[in-house]
Amino acid sequence: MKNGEKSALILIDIQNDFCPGGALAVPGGDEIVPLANRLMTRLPNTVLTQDWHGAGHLSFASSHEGKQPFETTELSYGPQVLWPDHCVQGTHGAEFHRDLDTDRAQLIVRKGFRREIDSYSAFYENDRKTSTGLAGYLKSRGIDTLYLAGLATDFCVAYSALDARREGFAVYLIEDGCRAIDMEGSLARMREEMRQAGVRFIDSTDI
Ligand code: VGL
Ligand code: ZN
Repeated sequence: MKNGEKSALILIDIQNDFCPGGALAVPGGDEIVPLANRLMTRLPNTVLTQDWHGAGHLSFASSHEGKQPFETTELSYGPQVLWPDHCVQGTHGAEFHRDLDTDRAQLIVRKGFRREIDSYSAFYENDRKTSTGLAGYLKSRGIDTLYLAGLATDFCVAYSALDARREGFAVYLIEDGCRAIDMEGSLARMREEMRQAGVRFIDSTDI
């Protein structure tokens, strides 16, 4: 077991809407589920995140007259990509992939439930100030090392990895446990930001 009890696996947004057939499908999103299940048996702690928007969320293109999905707009905290309606609370799309072994998780963090603020990261909403409470939870449990996998590499996984570094955690991104949206070079851009922030890229076989 890696790093004793002081490490945790953080599985980001493995939900139906990010899998093929979902509202904001990430290519191959469902392929990571068996690996995510294996990883949960290998690491001593697991946290799941769940994108959890109310209907009419301001990150939805449908909430803005004349805007199309994947365009950008300006919200109170800065630029925000507009998405198709996705992960609406209580819907099938917001549920975890049915094969994900959610029983193993110790904590589920729901994020993006404030209408005015999107939340890519598991730690801070997109204003980069409003906390989800996850850093405090992990630190008060003495956890200092995080292994990240999930969807999507270049949005929620990347923002989570960057915030985790900002909070002082050692961060390993499990590359074969992630899939990307890759919008206009977003994957290369976010990989470079993560590298500069000290995120280490590993393969699941390294664990
Ligand atoms: C995500 C866009 C909008 C993600 C969530 O999980 O990467 N991307 N909401
Ligand atoms: Zn979302």
